[in-house]
Amino acid sequence: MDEKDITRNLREEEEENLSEETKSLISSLPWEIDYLGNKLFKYQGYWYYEDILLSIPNFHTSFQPQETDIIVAAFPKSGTTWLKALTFALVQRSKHSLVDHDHPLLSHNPHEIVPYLELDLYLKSSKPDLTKFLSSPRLFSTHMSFDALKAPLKESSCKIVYVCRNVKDVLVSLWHFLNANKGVEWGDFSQSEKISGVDDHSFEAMFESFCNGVTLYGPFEDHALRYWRGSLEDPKHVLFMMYEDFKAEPHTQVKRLAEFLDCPFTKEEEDSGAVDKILELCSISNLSSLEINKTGTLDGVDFKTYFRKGQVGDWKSYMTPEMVNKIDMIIEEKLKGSGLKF
Ligand code: PAP
Repeated sequence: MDEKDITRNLREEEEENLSEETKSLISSLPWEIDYLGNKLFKYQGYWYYEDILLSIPNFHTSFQPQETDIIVAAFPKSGTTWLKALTFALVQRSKHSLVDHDHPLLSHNPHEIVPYLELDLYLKSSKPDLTKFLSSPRLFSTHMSFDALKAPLKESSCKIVYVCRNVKDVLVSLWHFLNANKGVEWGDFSQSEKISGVDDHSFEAMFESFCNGVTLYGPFEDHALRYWRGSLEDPKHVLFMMYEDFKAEPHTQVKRLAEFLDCPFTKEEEDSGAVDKILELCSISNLSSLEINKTGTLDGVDFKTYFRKGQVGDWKSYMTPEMVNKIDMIIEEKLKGSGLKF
């Protein structure tokens, strides 16, 4: 039996394991092939690969929220890695001193410390072992939509922190990330075969997909807008942050995050430079220079590909004036009247 037969058998087994209900749900959903040749399904307004989509019902049926849970949410490439590091360093600072030589962030990538709900924990499992690698408060992360995330949280007092970034920098960051990880399969396509021959890593192909919204977890603007509205409706439990604000005024934003998470800095901490220490520990220059982030890997993705430039406005080197005009108009139209601005 060669590798292809084994993969085919595994797929058939997985398909048999899918409930009739799930099979019928998938077959009822609209779908499109993305620029990488992968099948995306539109579920509750957002596009997902099949395996990610199937993790959402797993999460909905079995996630038991705890009052102290914190969930870091973002559209991909919006600053998730940074926010994971900052959130962990903040809430664990009484346990892990910021100057400890064995601080977990020095030997683990932030994605190992703060797992994704749909990409790690509930992917192919409805009962993941949540005790294994999480300390209290439990820290989770997600790229799924606000409503998909909120469904099992109900009236719980979990806190959600969303980081948003200028769509043009998100697009450039995603393009680099996918190009640096060309060998990685992004979906485990039990029902949908990858379409051979379609594998367009060009910037233009990705740009078009962002403009028409057909991109993993997209449309971007709906994703951001829904979290924005969620934060206005329930500011005690949903915080909306901007990557650009973190870059422009890191002290103010870290203090804002700490207050939201009910762990504000004391006067003594501020006087002793704790905010600076957190920012230094979680800085892109520090994290990217660590051995774990230079050589480590998770699910085929090299940790070093999570750290690139971390700049605001890098899109200026990639987009033509026509592209800028087109995407700005789409975003402007969508955000009109919402109070959200990039
Ligand atoms: P993910 O969605 O795959 O987790 P995410 O961390 O959201 O990726 O985004 C990666 C971007 O954040 C990269 O941006 P760039 O491509 O424009 O450079 C990466 O460089 C940036 N980034 C990662 N860590 C940090 C950090 N500590 N500070 C600032 N930016 C960071």
